Amino acid sequence: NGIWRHPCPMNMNVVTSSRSSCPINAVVLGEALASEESELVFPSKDFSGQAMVASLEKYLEMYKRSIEDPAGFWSDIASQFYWKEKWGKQVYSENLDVRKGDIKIEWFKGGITNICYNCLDRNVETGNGDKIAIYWEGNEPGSDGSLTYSQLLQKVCQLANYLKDVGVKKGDAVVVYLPMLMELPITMLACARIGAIHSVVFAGFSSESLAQRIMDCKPKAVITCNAVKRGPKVIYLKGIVDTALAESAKSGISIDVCLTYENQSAMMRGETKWQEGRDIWWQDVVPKYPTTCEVEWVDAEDPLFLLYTSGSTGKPKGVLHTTGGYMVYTATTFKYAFDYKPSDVYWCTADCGWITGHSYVTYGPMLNGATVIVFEGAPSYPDPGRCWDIVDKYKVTLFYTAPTLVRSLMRAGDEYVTRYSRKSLRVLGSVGEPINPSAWRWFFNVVGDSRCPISDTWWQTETGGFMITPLPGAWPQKPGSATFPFFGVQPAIVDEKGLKLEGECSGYLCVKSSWPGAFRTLYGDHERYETTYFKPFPGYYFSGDGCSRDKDGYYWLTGRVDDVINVRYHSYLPWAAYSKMKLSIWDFVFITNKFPVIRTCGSGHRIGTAEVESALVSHPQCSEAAVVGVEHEVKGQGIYAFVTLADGVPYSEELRKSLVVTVRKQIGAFAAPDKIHWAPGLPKTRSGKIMRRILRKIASRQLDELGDTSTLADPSVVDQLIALSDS
Ligand code: 6R9
Repeated sequence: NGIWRHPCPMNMNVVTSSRSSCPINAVVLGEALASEESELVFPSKDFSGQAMVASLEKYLEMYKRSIEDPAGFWSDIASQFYWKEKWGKQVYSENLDVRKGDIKIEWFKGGITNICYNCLDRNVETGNGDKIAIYWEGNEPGSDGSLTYSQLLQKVCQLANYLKDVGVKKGDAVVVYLPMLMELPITMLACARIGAIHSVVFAGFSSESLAQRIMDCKPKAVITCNAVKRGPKVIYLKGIVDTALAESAKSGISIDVCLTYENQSAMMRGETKWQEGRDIWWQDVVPKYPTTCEVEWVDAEDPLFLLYTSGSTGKPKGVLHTTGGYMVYTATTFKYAFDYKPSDVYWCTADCGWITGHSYVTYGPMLNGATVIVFEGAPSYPDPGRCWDIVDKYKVTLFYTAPTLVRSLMRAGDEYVTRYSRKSLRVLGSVGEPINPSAWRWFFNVVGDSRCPISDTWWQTETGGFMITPLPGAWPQKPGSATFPFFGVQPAIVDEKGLKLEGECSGYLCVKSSWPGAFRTLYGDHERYETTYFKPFPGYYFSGDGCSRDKDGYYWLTGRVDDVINVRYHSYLPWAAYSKMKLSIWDFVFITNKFPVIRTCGSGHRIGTAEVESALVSHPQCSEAAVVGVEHEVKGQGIYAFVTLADGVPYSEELRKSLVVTVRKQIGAFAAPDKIHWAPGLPKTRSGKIMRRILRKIASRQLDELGDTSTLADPSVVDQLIALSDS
């Protein structure tokens, strides 16, 4: 019914009248019924009636201002925060064009502030001290805790005082290797309070990966805990840290302080290995410090944190975010994309080891004084109803997760969902990869009872916050589309020559001009920052993602176009196969006599194919490896490795296992290949470049789409690979 059109949000011809004639909660199909592009799902009148941005017109008015007058738009918002001193005359300065010199992005330079002060003290001072800041839910149902904003501030101050006492100063790095205990956001905020740069390493990375990060940022202290329970399994984190510290010591990076939280629910301190002088129990020292601590006032452009993420080479990139712009951007995106109200209870299932946990467990929500749930466990433990049990327990209103979790819960069956009320839910959110329309619809209809809009937020570690996202009350959604750009974001879809495409199109997703939350550099490697993100399409930031825009101006992300795999396994259960046979988790236990191993890793893993390859080739019997991503039912993308063995080494199941173990050991369990494909040779061009395009087709069994193989140095390797496909 041709509801409305807008080829580009800036000059769209808005026809929203049919919205009001649309029955509440109905799913309305547009012109071409069969096409996903024309399926529009409207927010209910009730929802829009109370929304912060309740119409497309209102969005367009605000969006237009954000693009025409970014300085005015963002400084009005920034003024709502506490600044010890206001920023200089120039609100921002930028150069995103490599042809015009070094890439530089600055927001609110000269402004003096502190993000911890804005998250905590500001909320306490405005009368929200008794509001719950964190509800903590442990791995085992029934283990829980909570902290009000005042209590959280006190805990943060004690740790901040301790860190200062052991010599951590403004600008020093602190590596954090903690699971989802309240101590994780406490540590982040304590570092921010004293101007130290936190670098959280997801507590699922191996000791080697942790050592690599420690050696790169040379922290003053490492903060960890003895162990954690995830699902039924105990993971001995302190042992991993010990190995990493021994490894970095070999390269001359010695760490004087390893503060260790005793997580009694997983392990007692007596069982923990200890290095006197270096290791110290959190509980023995931190509570002795004063509960107030002076704030270290920092410049808006002083670094806030480093977060390592995968790129297309083996070495992870230290994405650096600074204070002021990140603060303003995460707070604002959180507020609008979830249509935040002070009465909300918000749960983001991501681990703070990933950017989603930085921006949308800790900073964004706390800057808004929100009540946040921190969940230690696995979303399918003890059964796949756990999420909805938690939703009912805390009356969660905003639930933000990843498509992989949605898919795995969808597979477990509706009954795990429908046995819970879920009536507190208001807005659902998705992040990490494109959400396929059938998972979207299940999330919407079953989890949200066709009542809650879904914010499918597209963004990246690098962008700091949401870039393309629905504003839930403002316009109809299309299942699978992240819809429109956030305020201040100018997406550009370009072709391979870097030419900007208009209207309906597909190509590479870039962004023109900076936004406050953008990362400022790659730690210690500004050149790599420029080469990776700004050189491919001069004049633009290049995201690494493919994207198309439909006739109505909606954006549809299509996944990475570089050698990065997005493996998203929130809760990947080996019984996925059994649940297809409609067996429950208990049937699985009964048949196999095993409790399923639950691997849960927060909302996402970006893995560079090169990282996995370099782990594989470090195996003495592997001579070469090429890794590609393949579609995976639950994880979104799975890891598929082609492996060439050293001369004379025979293929064996044992060797296959030992290769997988090598990757698990070097990177982490989440990077373990799903499939090892024996390869007598790899398809290479004459210049020796592996043609991954062909490998991707072989991996996904699209053998009739191999394309031109004539430019290969030895085209016969393709037939050999196909012959070995099912070996
Ligand atoms: C926040 C986060 C970034 C990559 C990104 C893209 C994919 C994230 C998405 C999405 C489609 C969404 N991605 N959200 N693709 N729709 N809503 O995940 O950061 O770990 O750095 O990954 O994830 O491919 O480039 P990060």
